[in-house]
Amino acid sequence: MADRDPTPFYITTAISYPNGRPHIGHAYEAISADVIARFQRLMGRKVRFQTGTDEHGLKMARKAEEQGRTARDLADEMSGYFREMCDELNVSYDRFIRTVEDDHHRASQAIWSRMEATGDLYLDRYEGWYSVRDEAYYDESELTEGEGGTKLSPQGTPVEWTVEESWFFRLSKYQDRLLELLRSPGFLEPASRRNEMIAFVEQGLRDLSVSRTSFDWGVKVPGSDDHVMYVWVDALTNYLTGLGFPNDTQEMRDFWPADLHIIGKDIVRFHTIYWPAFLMSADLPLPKKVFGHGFLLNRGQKESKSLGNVTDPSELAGTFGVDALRYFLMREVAFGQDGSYSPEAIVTRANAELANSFGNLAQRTLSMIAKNMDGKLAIFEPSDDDWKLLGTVRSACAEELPEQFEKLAFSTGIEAWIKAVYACNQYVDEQAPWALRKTDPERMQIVLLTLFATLRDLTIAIQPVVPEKAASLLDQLGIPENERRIDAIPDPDWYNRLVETGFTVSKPTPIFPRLELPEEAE
Ligand code: ME8
Repeated sequence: MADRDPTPFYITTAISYPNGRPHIGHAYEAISADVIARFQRLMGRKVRFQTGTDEHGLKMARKAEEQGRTARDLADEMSGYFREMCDELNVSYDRFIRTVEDDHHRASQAIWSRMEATGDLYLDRYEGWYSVRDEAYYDESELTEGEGGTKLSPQGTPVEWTVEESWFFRLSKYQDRLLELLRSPGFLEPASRRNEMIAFVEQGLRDLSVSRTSFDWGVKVPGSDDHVMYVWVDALTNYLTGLGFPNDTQEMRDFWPADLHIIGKDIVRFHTIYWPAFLMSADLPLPKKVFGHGFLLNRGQKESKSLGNVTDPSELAGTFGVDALRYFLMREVAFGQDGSYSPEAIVTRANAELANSFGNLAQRTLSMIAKNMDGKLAIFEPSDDDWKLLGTVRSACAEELPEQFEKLAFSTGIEAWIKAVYACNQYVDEQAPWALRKTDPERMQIVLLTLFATLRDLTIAIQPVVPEKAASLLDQLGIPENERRIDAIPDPDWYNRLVETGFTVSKPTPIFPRLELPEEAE
């Protein structure tokens, strides 16, 4: 198939605070972004995908102090767990960035110097509220009262009164341009998050304190050695660091501005107000889209150490399988909204859709071809009924799923796909190939080959969600690795090419075994 000039596509996740081990929310974000990265590669784009850890700031410094170790030591250990989690979950990042890396310090200092050159930075004294948990400054008017008269941030975290000399960024100067940006369709999605940001800017923006002097765990401010940058200034810059900024690299030319920043709903303000303002000041192009996904809850509750309901994502993947977990998360939660998970829900979904429907379809089809046709792919001349099924499956796999995935509506895309799987299973029941074996063996062959063709389309389309299982099934179907792109689905010659190779179907190995609930969860 002729390759079009591949369009570059740069996607990032938020970089996580490695002040503890990764939780299911981190896994959810990494998996979602990975599904997009894999999908875009399968659509023929040239993808760059970055994730990593955000290691500076007061939150990290305090956690390390509590544990009687250095911040660097804490970061080294915990960042390793985040990277391991990504590897275990098959997250296909091109770079796992750590903000302690030298090139990141250089990039952060470079963006700082550009903002300074524009005249957007000035020295003053910060007096106000700060939440260490959120690493965020809040205005008095945003706070609520907690127990015993304590003050809480809009995220419900404690705030502390902070007074220190600080560099300020002229955020107020960008108010009008930010409003225009936030109102432009497509920049911030889902649209439901837009109003809150617009309201925040309309209230009037104050200049932002962008350096700290009361601790030194961060990137040094150029020319002000006793200041470290406010952690969000360096954190956001990671998206540029990974492309080689400030150098004029091929990656910068190909991939900046980013196509998509995937983040959670709690950090939309940083990505759609502060980040674009820094970039405007530094005279750099703005990211094309920021998507704020919802939060994942454990049986409807936020996970916390005090509730004792914190789940280790690696354990979940170990219990249910990486691909079952990935499928569940993308299928169950409407991307953009909050979602809930439980072992029961994972088992129910995976058994109904992966084991009993898709897995069973593959298993039945391939074993009948192996057994009743000696695995040989015969000449294939479908009848009207067969064409109807082939058409249904093809439009689900080559049109509906890709259209929905392009819009980041994964759950809807997978729904179109599973409906096509159901249609195939219904066809098997109606055609009853096991009965045709005696009465009309020629017809049996056509039915089985129709199913073989639908399996190929279904498996190609679902690769971004269940990459490992899909690869194993495509191997069993004999589809060469260079013919597995989603845009290759409609290729009319794939079957003849496969027959020419002399490929035969072997007795299949089941790909989605039925899951059982682990005992303690029952
Ligand atoms: O915010 N469900 O790091 P972080 C879904 N370092 N997503 C969740 C979640 C949950 N329960 N809990 C957190 C930071 N997240 C900063 C980002 S980016 C330049 C700096 C998401 O470790 C959260 O919304 O607190 C964020 O997108 C990501 O996990 C990392 O969160």
